[in-house]
Amino acid sequence: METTFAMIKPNAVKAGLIGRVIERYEGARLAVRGLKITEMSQSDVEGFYAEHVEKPFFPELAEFMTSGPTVLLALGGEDAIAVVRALNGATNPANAEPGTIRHTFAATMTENVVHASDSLESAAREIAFWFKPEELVQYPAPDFRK
Ligand code: FUP
Repeated sequence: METTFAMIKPNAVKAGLIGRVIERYEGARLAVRGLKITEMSQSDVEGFYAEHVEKPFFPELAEFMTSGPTVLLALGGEDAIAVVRALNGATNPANAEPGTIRHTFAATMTENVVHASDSLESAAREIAFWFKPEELVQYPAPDFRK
């Protein structure tokens, strides 16, 4: 069992897509272990996206990520990191496979609707960035076959 970190970004929150995105994660038998909504500050974005601070796209990314509320999720399940990356689709929605969250809901690379950790190391760092250990619950993933 793994736990990964995902975000529902401000354009998706504004469009009323929180439920539809979480439905996809739960539908893949991932368990919501942590859940928050926050309005990110500039320093939140600089800390969370530290590896991108010097990149040319960072100002646009920071403006977007501070433009409204973001939902923060810790998702647990078998192969959770790979499962959530697959459900989200490619970072650039133009390259996202049909049926993925980004293919369905996203139009641009900056406003690409969702985030997911890309490795065990980034999942651990990103969960710790937003959640205290006691804010995560432990319970079995939903199983709609029962
Ligand atoms: P991901 O691992 O899918 O979150 O993607 P990255 O860490 O490469 O990028 C983080 C965010 O920066 C993306 F969600 C969108 C934005 N980005 C751009 O706007 N332009 C780029 O060239 C790369 C990333």
